Amino acid sequence: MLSLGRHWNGVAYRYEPTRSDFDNLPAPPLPESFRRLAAEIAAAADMSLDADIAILNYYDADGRMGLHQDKDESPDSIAAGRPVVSVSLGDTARFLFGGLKRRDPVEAMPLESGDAFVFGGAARLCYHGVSRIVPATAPRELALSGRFNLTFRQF
Ligand SMILES: O=C(O)CCC(=O)C(=O)O
Repeated sequence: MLSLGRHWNGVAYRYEPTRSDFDNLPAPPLPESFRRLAAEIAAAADMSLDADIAILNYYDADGRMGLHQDKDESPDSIAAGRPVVSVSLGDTARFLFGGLKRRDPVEAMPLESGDAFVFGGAARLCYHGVSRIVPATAPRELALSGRFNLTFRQF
């Protein structure tokens, strides 16, 4: 995992300006081109996002992410329903998207390389996760084994 803009501290479960659980260095800045890309994708879904955080996750063939809510951005951002914009690169993921309660039914969908998925507004706190990676499905020209996922958020 790499955090840009603000560091996600996975021990304390909070965003912070410096990587206190790692090397105490400031989180690298979010490139302006990333901020623009996230805003354009959000706008295509009729939402507004001025991202100040990007989290890059790498999944190998065994990678997965349990069902969870993204609820550690600021209360104002969550209350405004500012979307999370997710961009997938590489191998296809089986992505799960559920409801506001962990036990709500989930929909499973493939997220392929180049797909963007946006959830905001009333869906901002929906549970979601990745149940599996489909190996060897990345476009050949990426010469990539595994999957990168970038999520953009507004703190
Ligand atoms: O990899 C994905 O598609 C989901 C990522 C995710 O749920 C997260 O970063 O909170």
